[in-house]
Order: sequence, then C-alpha cells, then structure tokens
Amino acid sequence: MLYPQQNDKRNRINLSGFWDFQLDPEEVGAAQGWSQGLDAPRTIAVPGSWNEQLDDAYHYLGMAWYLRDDVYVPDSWQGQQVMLRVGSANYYAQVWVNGQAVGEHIGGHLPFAFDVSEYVKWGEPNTIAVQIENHLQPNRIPAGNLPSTGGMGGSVLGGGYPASTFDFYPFAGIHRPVILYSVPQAHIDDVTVVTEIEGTTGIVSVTVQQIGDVSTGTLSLVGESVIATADLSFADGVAQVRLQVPDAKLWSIDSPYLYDLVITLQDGETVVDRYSLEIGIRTVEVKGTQLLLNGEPVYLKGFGRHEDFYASGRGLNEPLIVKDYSLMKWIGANSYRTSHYPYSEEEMRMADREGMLIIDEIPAVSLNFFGSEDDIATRLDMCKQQVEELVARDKNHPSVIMWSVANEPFGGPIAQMINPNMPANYDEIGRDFLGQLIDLAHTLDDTRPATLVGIMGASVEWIDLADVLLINRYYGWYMQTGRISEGKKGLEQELDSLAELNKPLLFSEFGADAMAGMHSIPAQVFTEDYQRDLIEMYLDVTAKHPFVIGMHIWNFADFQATQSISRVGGMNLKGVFTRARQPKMAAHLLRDRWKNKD
Ligand code: BDP
Repeated sequence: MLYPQQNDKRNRINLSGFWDFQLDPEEVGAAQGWSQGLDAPRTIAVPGSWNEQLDDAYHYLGMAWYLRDDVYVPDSWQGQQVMLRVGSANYYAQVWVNGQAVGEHIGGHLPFAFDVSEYVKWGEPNTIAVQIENHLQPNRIPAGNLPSTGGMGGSVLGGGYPASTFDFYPFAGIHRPVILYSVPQAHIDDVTVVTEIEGTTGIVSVTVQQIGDVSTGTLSLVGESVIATADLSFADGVAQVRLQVPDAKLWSIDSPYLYDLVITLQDGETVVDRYSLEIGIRTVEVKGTQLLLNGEPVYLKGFGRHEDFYASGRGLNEPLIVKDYSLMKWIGANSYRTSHYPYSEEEMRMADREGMLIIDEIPAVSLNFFGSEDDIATRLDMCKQQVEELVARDKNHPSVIMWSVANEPFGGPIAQMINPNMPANYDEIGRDFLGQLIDLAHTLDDTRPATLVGIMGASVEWIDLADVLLINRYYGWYMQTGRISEGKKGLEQELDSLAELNKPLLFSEFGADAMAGMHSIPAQVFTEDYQRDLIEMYLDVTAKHPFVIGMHIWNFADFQATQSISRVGGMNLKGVFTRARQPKMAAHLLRDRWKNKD
C-alpha cells in the first residue's frame, strides 16, 4: 500500500475540501441513486469527522453520504491506471464513481484504494460518492453495544452513551484525504525495506514488487549525494537488492537521518515508472530486559495519545500534528503509542522526520472473548485483516519500533463484570486469540517486536505473549482512589512479581483525570496537584527497576470520550495538556524530569 506520489511518471490530485453531505438514517440512498446526486446536500469538510462539524450529527453514527460532482480527470492520465484512494473512513465505506459501485472497505483507520480506470469519464466532470456508517456492533473491532451489558457501554463500561466498549468518542466520517492518482500500467506496486548495521556499514535490503512485465529497473540511495546504486532484475514480478552503505548515517532519536531511496522500472533506457521513499537505517531488538535501538538501550518517554481535536474530530489536522510534536519536544518525549488505532500516514512521516519512536497499534481495543465460536472467529479475522493492512502500510517507517495487536483485552475482574457466567476456559480462548495475532505480526515482519497491552488484573499469561511487556495501571486512580501512598504499595508489589517474567516492561498507561485550573491542598482527585503527584510517584517507583524500559503517561492531551458519570462533559481529562494544548502542572513536572534528568 504505497503512499501515492506525484512525479514525472505518476500523478495525484488531493480531493480534500468541501464535499456535499447527507445523512441517510433509513439507508435508502443506495436504492434511490444518491451515488449520482444528493437531494438535500449540505457542506462538509473532508477530511474531518461529521460529528464535530455538524451539531445535529454529533451523536449520529448511522449511514451518511459524501459526494463531489466536479472531479475532472486530466487528459494526460489517459492510458494510465486511475486509482481512487481513501486514507481512512470509519467504519464501513462503499465508494461509487459515476453511479457505479467500485468497492467497499471495513475497518476505520487504514487506507483503501480501488482501480477506477473503467469507470471514469474523460473530458467531463465525474461524480464520486462515498457512503459510510459507523454502527457500534459487538463483532466489530472495536466493539460496541455488547449484549452482555444490555447494550450499555461507554466509558469504562459504566453505561455511557454512545454504547462503545472503549473510552474515546466513536467519531465517524472520512478522516483522511481522498486522493485520485494514476500509475503507469506497468508499475512499482510495493517496496519493502529492511536495514541492518554491521560495524559502521549500513545494510539496506530492498524488495520491489511490480505489476506488469518490465524485467529491469534501477535503485539508488541518495544522501547528500548518490551513495549507492544497483540494477534491478525482476523474476515473477519481484526483484531484490542488498545495498552496502559504508559509514552509514543512522536514524536515531537525536539524529533521524533519512536517505531517499529512488526506484525505477526501466525498459532499456526508457523509464517506465518511478517511486521514491524516505528510509532510515536503524535496528530494533529486544535483548534480555532491554529494548535496543541501533544496539543501544533506549528508555521510552512519552504518551498514549489520540487523534482528537475541536472541529476536526479524528480527521487529519496537519497543523495540530506539528503543534503536538513541538509540545512533545518541549516536554522531552521521545516516543508514543498510536492508541488505540493506526494514525494517519502523514503523521507517520512526521515521526520519521522528527525521530519519534512509535508503537503502532491496531484498533483492537477492549477485545472480549465471549460469544459463539463464529463470533470469536469473526472478530479474529477482522483483527488479522487490520494487522495485515497496518504492516503493509507502515513497514518501511524507521519510526515504527513495535506492533501492538491489542489494547486491554478484557480479562480478570472486567470480564467477570461484563459476563458473570464466563466460560471456564475464557483465559485459554483469549490466549489462543491473542497468540494468533502476535504470531501473525511476527510472520509479516520479523524485524520488529510485537506486543499487546495488558489490562489491570488480567491473567499474566496473556501479556507474556508479548516480546515487550506493555501494561496499563491505574493504582491511585481507579484503585486506591485518592490515596497515592496506598497506590504506591500496590505498584511496588506488582513490579516485584513482574520482574520474574524477565522481559522489558513499558508502562503504556498510567495517570489521573485533572480538571485544568482545579487545585487543592492536600491534593484531591481531579485536581492538577493530584495528577502531578501521582505521575511523580510512578516515575520514582519505576526508576528503581531496570527492566522498566519506559513510561507512557495516559494521556498526552484531554480528549473527547463518550458521556458517562465518570467523564465530565464527555471528556477524558487525563491529558497533561488540555484539549486546547495548554499545559497542566504535570506537564512541567515531566519536562523537568525528562529534559533535565533520566
Ligand atoms: C484504559 C484504556 C484507555 C482509557 C483509560 C482511562 O486503555 O483507553 O482511556 O483506561 O480510563 O483502560 O482513562
């Protein structure tokens, strides 16, 4: 799934901007020909969640239509393959060109593209329509409307609204750019780059896949000048090359050096297709209880985050990405997890450029292993699809250091609460499910560790499947509420037992809600003071344990969740920045600790 690009052989038109939009609660649009025109259109911005843009659609998660009828395809694209690509649409989408259905996609956060060559009209405007719905359903990933909770869900399953099983707003719509692009008939279809380091030499192994029957090509690696070149020779559509880069400039947190890898398909002297890609030479490895980047132990300082902001909702917001990166640099963070779904491709490129380490997560948040065998198989297939699509999309990003196949699969007390009659072999079913996902991540990419994120109280056998242990802990918040010193005891005890697993451990979530501007002495829950003190306690306790390889605070910024009695204004307030990106006291604590010490 290569990111479309414009060069001398390829074309791309970004269709971001104002589109026509109409809700379709009765789901009559397809039958009534809305794919060719909406009868009561209003304006919406693409990309962006509809919920944040239109006040009457805030809680609407049903079917809706997006349409543009002004799309010319340039004459110069004739003879090329014309593709229509959606960066992401949550959750189910079907795409139409000039009234013809060209394809559909399930899953809210990964790109999909269709060959629309035979549907486009030349010399006149084309009509592009996308219908999308985001019904919350028990077998979707992530799930909603769980029957065992009587359809009640919401924040921490406390019966919130909408009835998600996850603690963030189920924003809906076209969240990333819609791009019309063209590639030559014979073209570079995929590129896989793997890097190794031998002494001061970088090894860059490249596999190129092409569609068509061109048998040769070239490859060059460009730094300040051309560093290495090689000829490509294709057999069965695949060519492989191993480049040596003497005195390689490595990609690292402090110096995220990127080379340009330029690939051509060539018929004799004639260049048929060209694709270039920024790559970084670096290695990631787990050794004993350490995580190594370029052979050196790395300590992860950062956050769990969300794609979330006023008005744009979960939609791509490039100025916000730049702003968030500047705040993460200000605070001294070097890493984050794309909790709880894949973030935009634009953001992944930012991470490459800025030297940010990314734990790349699929949307398998709050999995449960209840239901019939068929139900479980449906969910497993969907998770596998997302692992496959994510690895295909992000495998070449040097910033990606780990795949996360699940966040907080329901086990222990939470599973019991949802379903008091849970099957005796529930833990076993869960382990098999999660084990299959970890195995799949390893099979698709054996160069990066794979992990899953454990919920408090769940069976240790599940997290033990991971190469790096990731755990979310809320001592002093959901447990021992208001008593940080009691929470500290719980944390210390658990750390002693986790040491026995002999694996690196990242605290992937911990924190407290804090209402910006609220203070108290002594520190009480929901004050900035309490959040600051709790975070400080975790940093102090974990610093004594060398197998702890990092601390990710939950959350970078306050974010929109569902409405419930534990979410004031529907907001999760665990951000160390507000939703508007103003610092709370904890942000200054972290800057002091991360910039000046550690
Ligand atoms: C964890 C979840 C996260 C929630 C967080 C919280 O992984 O999505 O937002 O707790 O309750 O259980 O704030």
